[in-house]
Amino acid sequence: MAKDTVYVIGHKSPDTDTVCSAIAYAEYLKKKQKIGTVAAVCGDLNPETKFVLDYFKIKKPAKLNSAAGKTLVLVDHNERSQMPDGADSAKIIEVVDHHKICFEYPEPIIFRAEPLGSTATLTAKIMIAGKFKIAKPMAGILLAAILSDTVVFRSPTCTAEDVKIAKLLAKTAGVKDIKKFGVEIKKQKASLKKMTAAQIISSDYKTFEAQGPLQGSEARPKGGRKFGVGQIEVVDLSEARARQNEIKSEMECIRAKEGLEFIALMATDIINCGSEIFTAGDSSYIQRAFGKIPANGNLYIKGMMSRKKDLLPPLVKTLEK
Ligand SMILES: [Mn+2]
Repeated sequence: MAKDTVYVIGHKSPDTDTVCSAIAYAEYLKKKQKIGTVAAVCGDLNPETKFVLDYFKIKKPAKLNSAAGKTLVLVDHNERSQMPDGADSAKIIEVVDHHKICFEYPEPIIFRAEPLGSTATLTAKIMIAGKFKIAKPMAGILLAAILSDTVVFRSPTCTAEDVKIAKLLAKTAGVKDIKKFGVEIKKQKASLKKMTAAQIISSDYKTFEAQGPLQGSEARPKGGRKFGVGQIEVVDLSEARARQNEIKSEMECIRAKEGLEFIALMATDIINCGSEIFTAGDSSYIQRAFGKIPANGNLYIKGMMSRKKDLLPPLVKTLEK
């Protein structure tokens, strides 16, 4: 490959938004700006992304194992920890993103960021502003990426602009029922049938630490309360409920091993909009923040969709009280 090839690449643990934005933006830079681009990916494609690319008959992006010495356009991320391996010695010429900005670079570059529900929305906006004719399959994968990142417009991160651009893209892509198509996409990753309990918990799991005074007179370690929160998107909560004993005992193993006060797992029903919270360890914080957990059951909260926006703020407040 030519030395001056520009790799358009998304973040590690690639998702549909990162992959589809990279493919579409690489196409735009190549055709509109005559830049020798290659759409690339660092990591394996998830089943949802594979489904989307197959659906619109789009070639998989090239796998870039090391970005060392390469020239990069970053999409859907800007933090060092999420960049491909070797990015420290790469030349970055542009960033297109919708995340918080945590970026420093010794040279002036093009940096486009907007608080939208997906990078695909921003990519489409740039293409439309550049009067670029978006081909049918490109419109299709950009639409799919918007639907994926906004959980079919249900995420609190979704904006009116995401919905507007998605409708435009759906027209070009020939997708008549946008929501039905969105659910079909989300279903690709949302069946728990082939997953072990450990995979269910770890597929999107993060640990957190809350500070603050002790609650009551129990002898707990001061400050630094550690807990874990996992999230899994489902289209059928009964699958998760049927396996709750297995899931909870696995959660308890992880909790004990990592020395956490508790673990919460949000099983988020993306069809009916709500989350069932499974807990292991001390569930009193969850109960104080969200309500009493039924005996031998889990707490269902209608409308709860986002760990970042719906679950963590009230929970951390309770922990720090
Ligand atoms: Mn994204």
